[in-house]
Amino acid sequence: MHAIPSLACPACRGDLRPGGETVLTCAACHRSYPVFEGIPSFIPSPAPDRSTLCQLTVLVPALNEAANLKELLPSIQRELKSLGIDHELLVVDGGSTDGTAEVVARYGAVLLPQAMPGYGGALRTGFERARGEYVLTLDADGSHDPTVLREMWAARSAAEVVIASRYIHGGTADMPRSRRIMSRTLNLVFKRGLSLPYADLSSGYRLYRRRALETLALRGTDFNILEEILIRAVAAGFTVREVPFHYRARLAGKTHARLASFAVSYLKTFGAMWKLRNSIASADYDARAYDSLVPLQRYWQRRRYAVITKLAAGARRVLDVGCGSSRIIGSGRLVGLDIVLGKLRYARRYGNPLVHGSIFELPFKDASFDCVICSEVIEHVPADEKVFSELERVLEPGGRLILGTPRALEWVYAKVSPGGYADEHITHYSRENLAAYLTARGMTIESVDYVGGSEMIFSLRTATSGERPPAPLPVTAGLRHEPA
Ligand SMILES: Nc1nc2c(ncn2[C@@H]2O[C@H](COP(=O)(O)OP(=O)(O)O)[C@@H](O)[C@H]2O)c(=O)[nH]1
Ligand SMILES: [Mg+2]
Ligand SMILES: [Zn+2]
Repeated sequence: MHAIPSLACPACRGDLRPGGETVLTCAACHRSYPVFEGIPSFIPSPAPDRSTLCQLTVLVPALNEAANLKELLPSIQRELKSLGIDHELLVVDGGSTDGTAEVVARYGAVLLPQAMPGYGGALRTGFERARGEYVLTLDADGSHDPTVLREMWAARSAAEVVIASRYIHGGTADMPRSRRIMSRTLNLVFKRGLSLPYADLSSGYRLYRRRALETLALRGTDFNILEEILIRAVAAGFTVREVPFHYRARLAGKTHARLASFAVSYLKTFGAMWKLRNSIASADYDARAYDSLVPLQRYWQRRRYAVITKLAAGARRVLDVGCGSSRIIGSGRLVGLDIVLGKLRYARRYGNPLVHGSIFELPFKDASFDCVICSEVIEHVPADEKVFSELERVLEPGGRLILGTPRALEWVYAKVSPGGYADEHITHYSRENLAAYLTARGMTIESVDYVGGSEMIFSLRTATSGERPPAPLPVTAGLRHEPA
C-alpha cells in the first residue's frame, strides 16, 4: 500500500496506523478500516463469510476421468510439495461411474459432488467450498501439466487472475485442426467484441485470488463460465496476467465439450457480457471512453481531460474526488478517491495513491491539498451542504477547487455517455444559481469552461482565513429551477 499523506480517520480525523498489511487502525478512536488490494477502504462492507485455512485450493473438475486422475493427482501432489505450498486438493465430481471416488481417496484428495450441473456448475461448487488464499483450477484429463504451477504461482502477486495461456508467445496447443479453429474463433470474437486484451479467454487452467473470485456473481453452467469469470473480473477492475504453457492432448477418454451445442450458451454469455462491458458498471468505462469509437464521446472525454489537467497544472498536492477510472488520475501525481471500488482497482495501473471513500466524509486532515478536483460527482448525490464543506475543509485556505457538473442539456449528456450516467443524475444545478451559491460560501470564481454542450467546469478559490464569507445561502439555492 502507498503511504498516503494526510490520510485520517473519517469519523474523528485521528491518525491512522497500519495494523498488518490489510487493516488501518485509528490511533484516537480505535476504529479499524480494511485495505483491499492495497486500497484503504472507508466504506462499510460485509465481512467475508469464510476464513482462509491454507495458501492454495486446487480444484479439479472431473467427469469419468479415473484413468487420468491416477496420473494427475500424484503429479499435482509432487509439484505442491516441491513448491512448499500449504494446500487442499478437491476433485469436483459430476457423478462419475468409473471408480473416480476410489482413485480420489487413494491419492489423498477430497471428493466434492457438484451441486449444479455442467463444467460451470462444478467450478462454482468448488469455489464455494474453497478455503485457500488462492484457487487453482485445472482439468483432470492430463491437458494441464501441473509443473506450470511454478510460473503461475510466481506471478500471483502481479494479478488477481493468472491464466495459463496457449495463445501468447511461448504457448502451444496439441489440438486437432478443427478444434483449434473453433477455439481461436471463439477467442477472437470475445476478445475483439468485448475489448479484452488477452489471448486465451477459454483456458480452464488458472490461478485466482479467492477474495477476488468471491466478489463475482457467476451464472454460467457450461464451459462459457470461463469467459464469464474473466469478463466479470475485468469489469470489477481486477488484473489479469497470462503465462505461456503447452496444452497437451488429453491422456485417455473423450472431450465433454460440444462446441456446436454450446453455441447458444456462448451467444447468450456474449450478449450479457457485451452489455456489462459497455455500461458504467465496467471499471474501465471512463478510461475506454477516451478512445471511444463514438466521436462525441471521445471528443468530450478528451476536452474534459484537457480543461481539468490545465487548471490543476502547477498544484503540488492534488486530490481527485470521484476519480473513477478516467485518465485524469493518470495525468500526474495526485490522490484519487472514489466510492466504487472496482474503478479504483482499475486505476491502480496509474501508480497513484487511491482511497475508497465518500465525499460526505473525506478521510483526510484539514487543509491537506492545494487543489481538489471534483468533476461529475455532485449531480450523483443529494443536494447537501456537507458536500461543499468537505471539499473546502480538505483544501488549504485560498486553494483551488475544480468543480464540474452537467448543465441543462441532459440529452447531449446521454449521447456522450451511452450506456450510462445520465440516468443516475439526481441533482441538477444551474450555472447562475450554483455560481451564486458558491460565491455566498466565500469562494471566488476564476473561470468557467464548458465541455461540449454538457458539462460546466468552475475554477474556484476558497476563502483565505482573513476573508469573511457573505451571508450563507441554503444549498438548494444552487439548483436549477425546473419549469413548473
Ligand atoms: N465435475 C464435472 N466435470 C466436468 C464436467 N464436464 C467436463 N468436466 C471436466 O472438465 C475438464 C475439461 O473437460 P474436457 O472434456 O476435457 O473439455 P475440453 O478440454 O474442452 O475438451 C475435464 O477434467 C472434465 O472431466 C461436468 O459436467 N462436471
Ligand atoms: Mg480436455
Ligand atoms: Zn477515529
